[in-house]
Amino acid sequence: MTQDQLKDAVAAAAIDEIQPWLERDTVLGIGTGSTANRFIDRLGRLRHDFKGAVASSEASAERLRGQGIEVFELNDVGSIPFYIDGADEVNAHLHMIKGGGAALTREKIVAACAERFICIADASKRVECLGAFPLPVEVIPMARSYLARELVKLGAHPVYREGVVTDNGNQIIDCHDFMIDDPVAMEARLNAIVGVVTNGLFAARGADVLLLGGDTGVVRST
Ligand code: ABF
Repeated sequence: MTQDQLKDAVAAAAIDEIQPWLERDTVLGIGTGSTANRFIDRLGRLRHDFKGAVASSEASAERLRGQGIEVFELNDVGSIPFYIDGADEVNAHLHMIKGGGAALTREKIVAACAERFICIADASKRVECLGAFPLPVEVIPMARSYLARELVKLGAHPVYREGVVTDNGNQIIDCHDFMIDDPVAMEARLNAIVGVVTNGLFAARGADVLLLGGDTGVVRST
């Protein structure tokens, strides 16, 4: 199967995962990226079975509206039963690196509000140790150079993602050559540096369910 077919397969599996739980007042949390896009496109068929969605990016909000799904502000919503999103890397503990699309802060906020995080990914995203994919850190622009120096002290090779401004008006530093032995500890350590808005480690709150698409089909793990 191609990578696109695997993404389609996990998007379909995520629909199966949530469909029995949808109610007229359900608001879903929806992520960003090509796998999440495939999920959004399938979700359109169920638009009359639930109330709407909160999106982790402007791009996803627009795509949801294109499917006839109402998009809500997070502040106007109570509970969110499911957050469905892709990942750049995921390990056996369902810790993830996310933020390749620069939407990490909103993704982390919506995920924090959700009762269950369903990660959808093709098998290329599954790793033993997080860090081969450069870890994104969203930073306050005036702190960028300071933070780059701090990230070097932690062993990373920081690279400014030039030309990218996040939905929150901030900048992204990608940490290359930064293998992460203890994702929970590193997530907290990075968050504690002044000027860091968010880092792309989703470990303190990892996924609750992983739907991983490979050659033998979609494997569900919790
Ligand atoms: C979002 O989309 C991001 O956190 C992650 O960077 C990316 C994964 O994209 P794709 O599904 O296109 O591989 O979930």
